[in-house]
Amino acid sequence: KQRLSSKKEKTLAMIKPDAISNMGQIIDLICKTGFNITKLKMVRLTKNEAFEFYQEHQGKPFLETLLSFISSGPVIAMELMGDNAIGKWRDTLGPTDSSIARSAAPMSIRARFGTDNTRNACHGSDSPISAAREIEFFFPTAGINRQNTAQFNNCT
Ligand code: RTP
Ligand code: MG
Repeated sequence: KQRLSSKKEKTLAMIKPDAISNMGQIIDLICKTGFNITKLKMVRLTKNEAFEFYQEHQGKPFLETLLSFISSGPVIAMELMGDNAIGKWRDTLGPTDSSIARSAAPMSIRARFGTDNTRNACHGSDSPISAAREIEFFFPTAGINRQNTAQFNNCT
């Protein structure tokens, strides 16, 4: 039975193009942090698909830079499941800007595998609503992509 303070959540994690060469270490770290990887795929997004994914940043000054970067090479999208997965994964990532992460959270993923404010290694959903939308974006619920009930832990 779960403790009152914890809730089983799903979040969408994405290894960005700059960190694909470190995918092994990052997936290992995801497992060791206690997440269960319940879905996983590698795909190269078009710029239009990147815009659909990052639609909340429409109008921001960094949008064009972000879309060019995200569509520059393959990404790995993962559905992670675990207690408080959304906040826990964002804690594991560290601050958005990798150069800030290196001083503020030196063990974080963005400190270890990212470069700057754009090339920051990984993405994490920022809310349950974002998580649901982003999981559906990469893993539409149809055909063989039905829910993985995941009553197991594939990281032990
Ligand atoms: P993410 O969505 O990728 O998990 O990152 P985040 O929540 O920490 O940051 P967010 O504000 O959602 O920004 C999304 C991504 O846009 C790029 N970015 N560039 N000032 C800038 O140049 C700037 N700010 C953000 C980063 O790649 C960031 O992860
Ligand atoms: Mg964000």
